[in-house]
Amino acid sequence: FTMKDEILKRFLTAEGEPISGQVLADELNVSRTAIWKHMQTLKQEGYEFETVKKRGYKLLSVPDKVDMGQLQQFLTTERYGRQVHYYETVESTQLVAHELIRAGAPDGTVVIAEHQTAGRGRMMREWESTEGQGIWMTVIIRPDVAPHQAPQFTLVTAVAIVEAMKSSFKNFTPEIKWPNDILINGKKTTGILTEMVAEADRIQALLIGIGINVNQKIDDFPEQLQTIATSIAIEEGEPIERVHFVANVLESLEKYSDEYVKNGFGQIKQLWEQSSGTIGKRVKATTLREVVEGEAVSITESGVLEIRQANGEIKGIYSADIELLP
Ligand code: BTX
Repeated sequence: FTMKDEILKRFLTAEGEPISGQVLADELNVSRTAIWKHMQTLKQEGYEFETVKKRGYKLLSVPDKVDMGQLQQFLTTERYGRQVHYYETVESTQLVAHELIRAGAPDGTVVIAEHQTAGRGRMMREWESTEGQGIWMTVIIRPDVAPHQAPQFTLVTAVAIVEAMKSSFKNFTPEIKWPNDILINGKKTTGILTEMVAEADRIQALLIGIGINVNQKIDDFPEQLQTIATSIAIEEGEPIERVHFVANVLESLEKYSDEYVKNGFGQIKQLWEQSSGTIGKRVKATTLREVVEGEAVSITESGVLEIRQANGEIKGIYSADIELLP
């Protein structure tokens, strides 16, 4: 914690009550001038204060930034989010994360940006990352598992995000669409992109790329996405404080990826199936090589989607785009 974070923490927990500069100076054991300087910095960052005569400063509003000082105060994780690299603008948080991995970034390091100019999805597709309205982040994790287990972390992450959504919001039910989307009322609100840096038999690091539409209104999306995308705010019916939700997502992600590494896929598979909007539906899966149609019957222990075709034959799909059929 820096001194500025300490000061901010007092205001955030003061529930709107004024705090005097003298009290801050005494409690934090610094001069009033030092307090005043930190207050100026906070104002520059967009925090608004009112000066209440003889009683001190009162916090009026916080900037809509995924502020790192605030994030640390909300987090209850052990590792995830304890090191955060925060940017206004990057090409892609995945690219930054790759560099950080080369530089030895520890397990749980988070890269987060207000805006991405070249956010990407799978197979180099574009991911629309409007300024300040979403959660665009990459979590670097270093689980002790074999490279073939990497794809499962997409499913672990989907479960983690869905569970975080369920505990944070009340007006909608999120659904997982295999393998990497979370839908609300049939529209895409979240995409997950898992990448891996590995040696022959060991994962060095996974990059869990998470894009969540949070505060967009429908016309904030480009036209081609307006019929297929949605945001949490649209579905919940009110604006969302992003930093709180980021903390919830990181907590949930730490919990479920630790669960996976320790105890395997069992509990996560169950939660995944409970929230799945894919299992039991008729689907068309387009892979790089073929198109498979039929009923999605289950996912296997290794995260493969099993589809029962019209002739009764069951086919395992490792990676594909899924379209739900009527
Ligand atoms: P995907 O390949 O499954 O989905 C990409 C497709 O989703 C696009 O082709 C487009 O049709 C649609 N799409 C694009 N942007 C949005 C959006 N904002 N909301 C809804 N639909 C959209 C999904 O890939 C994985 C996305 C991961 C994004 C994160 S953000 C942080 C990290 N950095 C980065 O560059 N990517 C990841």
